[in-house]
Amino acid sequence: MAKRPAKSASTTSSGDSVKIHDQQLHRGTGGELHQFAEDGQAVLTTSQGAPVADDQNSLRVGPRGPLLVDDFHFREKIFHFDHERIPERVVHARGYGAHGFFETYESLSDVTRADVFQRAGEKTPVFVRFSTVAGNKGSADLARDVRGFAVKMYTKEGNWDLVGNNIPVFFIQDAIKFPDLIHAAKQEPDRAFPQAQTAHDNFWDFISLTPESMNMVMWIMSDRTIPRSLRFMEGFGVHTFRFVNAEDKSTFVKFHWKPKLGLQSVAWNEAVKINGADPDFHRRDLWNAIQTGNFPEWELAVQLFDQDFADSFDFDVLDPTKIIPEEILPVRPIGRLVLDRMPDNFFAETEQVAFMTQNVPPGIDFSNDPLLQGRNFSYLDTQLKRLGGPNFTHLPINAPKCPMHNFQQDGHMAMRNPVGRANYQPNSHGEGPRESPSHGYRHFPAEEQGQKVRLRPESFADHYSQARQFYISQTGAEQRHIAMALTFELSKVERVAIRERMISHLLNIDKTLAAIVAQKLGIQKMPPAADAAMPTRQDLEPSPALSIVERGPMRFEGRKLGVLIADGVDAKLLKTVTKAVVADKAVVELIAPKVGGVTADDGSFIEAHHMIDGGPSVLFDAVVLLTSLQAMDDLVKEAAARDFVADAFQHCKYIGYDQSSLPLLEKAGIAGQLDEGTVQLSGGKDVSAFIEELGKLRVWGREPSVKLGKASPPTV
Ligand code: HDE
Repeated sequence: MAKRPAKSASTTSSGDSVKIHDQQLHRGTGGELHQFAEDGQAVLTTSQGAPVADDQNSLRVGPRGPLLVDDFHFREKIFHFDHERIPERVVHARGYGAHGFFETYESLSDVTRADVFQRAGEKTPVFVRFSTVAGNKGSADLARDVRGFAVKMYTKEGNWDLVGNNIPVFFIQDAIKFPDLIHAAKQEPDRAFPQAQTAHDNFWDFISLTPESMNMVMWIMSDRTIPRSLRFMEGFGVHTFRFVNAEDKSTFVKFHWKPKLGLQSVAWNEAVKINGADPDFHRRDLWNAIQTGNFPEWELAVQLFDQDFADSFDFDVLDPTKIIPEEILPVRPIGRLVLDRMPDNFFAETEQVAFMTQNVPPGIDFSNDPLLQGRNFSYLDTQLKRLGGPNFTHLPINAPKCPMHNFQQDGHMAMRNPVGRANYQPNSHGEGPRESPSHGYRHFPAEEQGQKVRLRPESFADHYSQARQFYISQTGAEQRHIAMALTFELSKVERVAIRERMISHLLNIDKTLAAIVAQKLGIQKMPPAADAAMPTRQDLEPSPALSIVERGPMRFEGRKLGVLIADGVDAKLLKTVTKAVVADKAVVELIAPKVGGVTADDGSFIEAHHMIDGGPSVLFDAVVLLTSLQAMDDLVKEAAARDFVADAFQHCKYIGYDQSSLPLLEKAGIAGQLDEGTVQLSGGKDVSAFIEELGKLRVWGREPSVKLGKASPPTV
C-alpha cells in the first residue's frame, strides 16, 4: 500500500489557515461551506466540491505502476494549472495596482455634469495600476521607461478610466503608428532581446525617422523615466478631453496628478544597480508604504480652457505631442486620490483589471485627438483577447459599483444573465431597464464636416519647439542627465547612421546638447541639422514646472535612510538618528555585516534589516555610517561595505558618518572629496542639522566631479 500523508493538506505548510475568499464561497460551494476536517479547517475539495482525501499521491496501479485516468482530481488539478496564464498585456505588461478613493474638493457643476464632481467631500472608490511600457511581465522595475498611471474610478454613473502616463506627451500623433512604435521599442524580433530597454538599434531607428517624437524623446531621456518611487511621480491624462455641463456646454480639460510627497527620481547608474539588487523595488516600495499606513496621495488638477484659448497657440491642443505650460495655464486642484489598500490577489485584480479609454461617465467626453480616438478602438479589443470573452465586466475588479442593467447575455463565463422573460426592448411585458434621455450619456454634439482624407493637419507640424522648451526648463544637473542618457542609449546603437540621424534632430533642439552628445559618442563630423517642417521657436520661455529638481519636496518624508552599523556602534547616536528620521515621517533600515544584528557599545543587541551584500546603498535615499574602530579592520576589507559608501557618494547622496567610520570613507576613495553632503555626526545637534539637509535629497553639485558629465560643452 502506498504511504498516505499523515494529515489532510487543508493547512498550509506554515500551519496558517487557508484563506477562503468570498468569491470562492459563492461559486465553489453554493454559499455554504459545511465540510470541515477534524481540526476545524476547511476540507480540500475538487472544483466540483468533492472532498479530497489525498492531494500528495496520484492514483496508480500498485506502488510502482502506471497512473490511472480515473484520477479526476489529478486531471482537474493539472488541467487548471496548465491554464493559469492569460496573455500578458502587449504593452504595459509589468504593473502593480492598489485600491483607494478619490475625494472631490468642490462642486464643478458649472463645467461638468459628471456625478463624481458634483459634491464637495464625496468619496469615490478607485483602483490604480502603475506600469512600465516596454518590458515583459517579469522585467525589472527600474527600466528606463515611461510609467503607466491608469486610474479606474467607480463613479455612481459608471466607471471612468483615466488611462494616463507619467509623461504628459506621447511619441506619435496618430494611433495608426502605435504598432510600429511598440514593435521598435520591444525586443528585436530575430534575437528576442534587449528586454525592457530602448537602448538598441530598432528603437532609435524608428525614433530618428519620426521627428514628431522629439518632444517625448527629451522627456524619456530625462530622469522622469527612472522614478525613485511610484509615489513620487506625476500622472497625466495626456490628451485634451472635454468636460460637458448640464446645458451641454463643453470645456476642454487636461488632467494632471500631482504627488503629495513631491517628485523624485534616481540616477541612471543607481537604476541599473537597483535592478540587480531589488528588481521589485517599486512594487516593494508601494506595498510597504500602504501596509505601514503611509498612504500615497496625489491631487487631481485640471487645466480648463475654451476654443478661443486653444486658438491662441500656434500648436494644436489636439496634438498629443504638446503640452500647455502650467505657467501659461495654471493647474487647478479639484480633488485628491489616496491609495490605502493592496489587492487581496494580484491576478484577480491587478492582472485582470481592464482599463479602457472609452469608459467615460456622462459629463466627460473626448476631443478629436487622433491618438485618443485610436485608443478608444484599441482597448476594448485588447481586453477581449486578454480576458478571453465579452464578459470581463462581470469580474469584480471591472464591474461598476453602481447599479447596472441591460439585456446583454450569454457568452463565455457569463456570471450575470438577465432574469425574467423579456431579454429585449422595447417589450410590452413591462420588464427590464429603459433608456433615460434625461440621465443617459449624451455625446457632445460637436459639429463635424469635411472630406474623407488621410493626412496630418498643418497645425501638428512643429516638432522641435516644445522639445527645446523642455530642455531649457531643466536645471544644469537635469540637462547633464539628458545628455548622459542620450549618450548611453545611442552608444548601444550599432549603426552609426542612426546615431548621426539623432544628432541631426538634437541640432534642432539645442546645439550645445547636440555637440555634447556627438562629442561623447565620438562622432567625427557633425551632421547637418534635420530638415524641419517648421523652424524651432527660440522664444518659448522656460517652464520651471517641467523640472523635477525645481519641484522637489524639500523634506525627507516618505523616504528611506540606510544606516550601516557594526559591533560597538554608539547606541545613543543611533537612537538619536532613528528618532529624528521617524519624526520626519521617513523610514530607517539598518545594514550590518550579519543580518542577525550587532552588539552596541552599551551591550544592547540591535537586529539588522539587511546584510551589507543584500542592502546596497542604492536601496536608500541617504545613508549614515555608524560603526566602531573595533569593527573597522573587517569593514574596510569588505568590498560590499566600500561599494556601499562609494556608490552613495557617486549617486550624490547625503552621507552622515561618525568619527570611527572615517577609515571606510578613505578606503572607498572619497576621504579627499568630502563636501557639504558628507556630514560628520557626533550628537543631537549635528543630527538635526543633517536630517534637515536630507530634504534636498541629492547633492547634484557633486556630480561633475564623479561623472563624465564634467566635460565642458565644446563650441559648435
Ligand atoms: Fe495604451 N494601450 N495605447 N497608451 N496604455 C494599452 O491596453 C494603445 C497610449 C496606457 O494598467 C493596451 O489593456 C494604443 C497613450 C496605459 O492595464 C492597448 C495607443 C497612453 C496602459 C493600448 C496607446 C497610454 C495602456 C495594452 C496609441 C498615455 C496600461 C493592454 C494610440 C496617455 C493599462 C491594455 C493597465 C495599455 C493601446 C497609447 C497609456 C493595446 C493603440 C498615449 C497606462 O490597448
